[in-house]
Amino acid sequence: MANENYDIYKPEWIPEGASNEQYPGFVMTGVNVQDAKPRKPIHKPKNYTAQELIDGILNKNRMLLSKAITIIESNAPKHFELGQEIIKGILPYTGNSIRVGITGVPGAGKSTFIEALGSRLCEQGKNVAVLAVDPSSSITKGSILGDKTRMETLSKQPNAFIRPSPSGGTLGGVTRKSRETMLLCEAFGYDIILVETVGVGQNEITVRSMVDFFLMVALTGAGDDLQGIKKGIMEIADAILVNKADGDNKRKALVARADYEQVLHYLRPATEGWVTKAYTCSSYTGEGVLEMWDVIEEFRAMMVNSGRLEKRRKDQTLEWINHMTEEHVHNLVFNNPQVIAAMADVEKLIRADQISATMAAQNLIDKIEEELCKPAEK
Ligand SMILES: Nc1nc2c(ncn2[C@@H]2O[C@H](COP(=O)(O)OP(=O)(O)OP(=O)(O)O)[C@@H](O)[C@H]2O)c(=O)[nH]1
Ligand SMILES: [Mg+2]
Repeated sequence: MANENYDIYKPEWIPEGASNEQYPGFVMTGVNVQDAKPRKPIHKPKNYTAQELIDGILNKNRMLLSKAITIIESNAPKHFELGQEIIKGILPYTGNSIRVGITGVPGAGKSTFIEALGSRLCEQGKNVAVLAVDPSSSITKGSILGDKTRMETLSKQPNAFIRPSPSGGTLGGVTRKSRETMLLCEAFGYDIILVETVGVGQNEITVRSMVDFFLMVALTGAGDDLQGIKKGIMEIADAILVNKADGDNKRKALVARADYEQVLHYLRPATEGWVTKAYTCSSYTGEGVLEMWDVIEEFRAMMVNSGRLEKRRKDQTLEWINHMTEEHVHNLVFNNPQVIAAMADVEKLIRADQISATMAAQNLIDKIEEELCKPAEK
């Protein structure tokens, strides 16, 4: 419709004298940018204060829990302090959950097991948070992104909360974010925290160091089940669960379980006072799923009654503090321009066979001390 504020004219490509029926279009002139009214922003996210987020979490506001997690996961320096303030505020309300790490090779059935177990626990009125930890997520992004769809039933439960792994970043960064996210979930009132991690690289060790109970989900194969399993992983597990024990696979699963039991017999259990055993389950039929949970409950009772839970968590925190400090010192040293230059010099000398390795290291150490251990200037 014509508007009196605009000049309406026929464009030049309309033939002279053509009728309006043939060419009903008309063109408006543009609006001067200076005269144009500023557009209202469509949506401006509210900047919550730490206190608002703390209160939100303690009042079980899921939207604010998600916002707080986003702040914790942010790499922006302005969010770091806000995040730490939130953690400080919720800290007295944390520690009341059971933290369970679940590992296994890709495709072992971790997500399906979490879906089967989590849904049953929610039906019993428990509050379940599921977190994924995958520091190598740039490689395996697909599997973690798929988790929400794989946990379809669980994600519909009002008392379940599913959060995928914070993406990218350093191992230390992802670990901090996951640990702190776990604390936020505890303060919110989730009494069960299930942490899924793909069994590749350093992931298992990282997750083991942040949970109470560590479960390895295993597969049955063609008789060579134990071949591909690193003994090291079995040594840090509190239970081994042979999944997919259904249909034709059931018999094989029972055999695999016996094989695992035999190996476990020779290993030192991951937790003092606990005997690590192998179990079978089917996340499809549900057989063995709640029985696995009973084992975890039994473990928790033993840990609480013996005072080991308290000790393990304190040990884990101290270890984590050491780790963070080490990482910081490492960056401080190896990002120092003078140290970088000294390393380049040393490399030249080594390549030219002009210095011994011990001397080279001594040179570098001297440089580091000179640069980073200077007495404070007055
Ligand atoms: N028969 C059978 N198949 C299962 C069972 N649990 C999982 N699966 C199948 O195994 C495949 C892998 O399951 P996921 O739960 O995605 O495995 P995952 O360990 O989480 O895999 P990633 O997250 O990729 O490391 C899927 O096709 C599942 O349907 C089970 O109990 N029985
Ligand atoms: Mg998965």
